[in-house]
Amino acid sequence: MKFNTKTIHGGQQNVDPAYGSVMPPIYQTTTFSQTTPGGHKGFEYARSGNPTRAALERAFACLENGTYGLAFGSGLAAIDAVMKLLKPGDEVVSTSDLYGGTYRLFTKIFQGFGIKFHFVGMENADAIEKYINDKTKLIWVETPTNPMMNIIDIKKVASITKKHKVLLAVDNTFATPYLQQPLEMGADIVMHSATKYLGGHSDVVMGALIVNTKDLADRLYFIQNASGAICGPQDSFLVLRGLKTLHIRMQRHCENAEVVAEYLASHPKIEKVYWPGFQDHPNHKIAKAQMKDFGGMISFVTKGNNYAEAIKIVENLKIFTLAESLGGVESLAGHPASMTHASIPKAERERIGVVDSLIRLSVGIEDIEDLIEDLKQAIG
Ligand code: P1T
Repeated sequence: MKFNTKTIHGGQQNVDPAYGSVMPPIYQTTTFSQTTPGGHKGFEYARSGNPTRAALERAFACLENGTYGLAFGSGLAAIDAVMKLLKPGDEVVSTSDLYGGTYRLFTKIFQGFGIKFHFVGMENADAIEKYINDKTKLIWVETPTNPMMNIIDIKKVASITKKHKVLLAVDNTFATPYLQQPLEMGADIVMHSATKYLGGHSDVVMGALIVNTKDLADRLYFIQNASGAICGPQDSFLVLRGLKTLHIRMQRHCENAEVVAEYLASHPKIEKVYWPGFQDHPNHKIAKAQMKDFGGMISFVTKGNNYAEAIKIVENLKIFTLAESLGGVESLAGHPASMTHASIPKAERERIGVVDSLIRLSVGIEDIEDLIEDLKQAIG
């Protein structure tokens, strides 16, 4: 199956042997009856497995060209499960520019359990190698990064992780498998905040992991079941529904974002626009090679880097909603320094470019003329 067919049918063959329903039923149940201890039809207790969740997990695996999918109660719960593969004393090299909540999980929870993190700018992948030693167990990559839209060369990083026999995990939330499939490029684990583009309608919080090897799948499944951060059947159903339009939504997100990026770049009050589709984006060539298009996310700063002015712009927006999150059909605007990335200390934040006037847009799939008009009136 090609990608667009997979979004609709991937992993969904014969999901309802009872009545042949086209969508997997929502198995809203805690437990499953057994004829004798262990005598069941594949499901015992709904933390360990639920048929609706299992259908979604197969769909996740199929879309990322992986073998095993696991669905969690949030993106952070999925990352938490990956980190539990590690032991005290282990080291992780992570992109320095990443979602604030991921940074908080790493530094405020897992650092306290004795795991050491190196936050490294990976725009030049060669920079990673000097942080790798015999304690290094995992490289954590976000690409495009949140919110600076840096692009990391997944194949190049994978060649380094293979050489040193460490795991490579890629947070594919911004790109989605429509734009890039990290397992195909050598990653060991793909992670998603399915809350975003995979769900696509801003109505579910969910996380996903996809892997190829049975050993890794077994270890992650053990953690998923033992720690218990699963998602419910109703949410699984909603994301299964969302996935079916991923390809057409992403196509429109990308088309609209291109127009918005070009509009902002030509605006006299805008200093800089961060979007990997620009020829002068530092890793434009890598984005072009590893992504099918450039995605729906854009960040920008106003001239003079004025905090109050940036706040005024996000307050003025009418069609773009000022809100955390991204990836839904509706356009959202955020102020990372005070919202999504507030948990990163100011000095560290500014070092990676998250200055006070930075505004992040999740460009939705409304009519582009309305989005441009809205930005025009808000920026003034
Ligand atoms: O919110 P949750 O589903 O737990 O996912 C966390 C997460 C992980 N990775 C990336 C790249 C993310 O963007 C997120 C969540 N991000 C936002 C809520 C945001 O507005 O950036």
